[in-house]
Amino acid sequence: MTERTLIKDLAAASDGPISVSGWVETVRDQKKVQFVVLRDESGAVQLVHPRNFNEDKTPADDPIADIISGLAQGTFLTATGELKHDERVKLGGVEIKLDALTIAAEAIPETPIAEDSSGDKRMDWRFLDLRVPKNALVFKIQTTFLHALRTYWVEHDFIEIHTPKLMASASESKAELFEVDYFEGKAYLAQSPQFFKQMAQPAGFGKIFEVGPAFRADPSFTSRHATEFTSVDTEFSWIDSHEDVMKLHEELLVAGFQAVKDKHGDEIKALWDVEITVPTVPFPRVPLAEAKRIVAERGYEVPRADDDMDPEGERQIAAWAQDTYGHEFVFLTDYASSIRPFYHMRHEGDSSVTNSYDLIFNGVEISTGAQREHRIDVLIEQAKEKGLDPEELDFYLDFFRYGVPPHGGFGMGLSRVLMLMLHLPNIREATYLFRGPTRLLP
Ligand code: AMO
Repeated sequence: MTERTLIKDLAAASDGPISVSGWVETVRDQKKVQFVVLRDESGAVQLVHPRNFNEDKTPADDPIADIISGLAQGTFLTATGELKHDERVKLGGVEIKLDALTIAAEAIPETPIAEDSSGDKRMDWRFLDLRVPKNALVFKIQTTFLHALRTYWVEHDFIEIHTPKLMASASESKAELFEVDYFEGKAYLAQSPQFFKQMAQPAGFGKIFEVGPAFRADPSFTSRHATEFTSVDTEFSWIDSHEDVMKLHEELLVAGFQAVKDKHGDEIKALWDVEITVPTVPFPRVPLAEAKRIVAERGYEVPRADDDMDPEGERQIAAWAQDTYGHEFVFLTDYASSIRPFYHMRHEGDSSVTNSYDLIFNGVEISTGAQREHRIDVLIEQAKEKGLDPEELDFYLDFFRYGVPPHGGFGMGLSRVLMLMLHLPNIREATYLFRGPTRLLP
């Protein structure tokens, strides 16, 4: 592999011979001198080429000038030349005076997308869209965020697992299930690692995490739903209640946000005009029934016959948390059993309420967490009550027949966190390649 210097490292490099590789962002082809702005994954630099002239001032043989004159935006090339620091150069205070240009791959001159192209068009050409630094930054932030979470988990003795994505049955609602042919029978794409992350508890793993794909056959076109998303999951034993899960959740988010702020805070401010706030702990916690009262007092009646919160209610309670605590996060706790899955533990003494929560960040749900029911007889009763056939769940119920300690955990949508952290208008912007009801390509 040829040695290349990353463009971000040029400022600290000494003047002298250098080689960089990237794609052409702009070309300024002037009479006496040519300029090319070359970008790589780390930054952009100006390449300079003073044209060659004969003594009588007629243009001389000049192969580099010929290449530059024919350069299309987007062409990938390697440039070698002399690095020179010059504080007058706006772009990074350095430039490279060219000795040679080697084209690796030419691009078609017409670019199919522009800054003002529609979201759909941009997604059609996602690989070009991601060349825009602010769009690529989203995925650098995602890397830093996940790295911080992973570091936290590893330092606290969590074990990483990878559960199968081909399943024999649903783990969440049957309505959102993708069915696939599986040899002589059928399989389903995992909606969540729920059952198999819980299996790590009877397996004696104690504390686990998983970052992996989840699939939901949700036909809705909202700014926060995808049919495939990356789910960040954790599950751990020996908890007293969902309060322990919320504590872990907070600590993980603080670690993630701190790392993002430290590494990318300035760039996020410059490119997205967003100030990253590292949340303080504890995050506000509000039981759902109280949240509805608060929202009603603010003039919004949640129009749901069941006991759930709707998206506007979530926005309102987030506004309340911001006004009251100056906090971007709020835990809504104690959801009614009627709207929670059978595996959520219910309050001791009041089985109408669960030991569960949703985490709202900047007005949108990013996560669901709960203490799980680990007592087999109660679990079977709760499954039956939800109209589920215990026989279909036998593989799951078996875990509990051999003993499972008290445990809980949460699942969090990675792209939703990124979307809300950067105030992006749509989950597509925070997803490398979005999947929705009408999008399977690219
Ligand atoms: P839930 O169904 O609430 O809980 O999902 C957890 C989190 O996953 C994200 N999410 C989605 N993101 C994008 N598109 C979707 N269609 C989508 N659906 C869900 C959200 C959501 O908060 N098993 C439980 C978690 C648990 O209890 O551990 C579960 O899946 O951010």
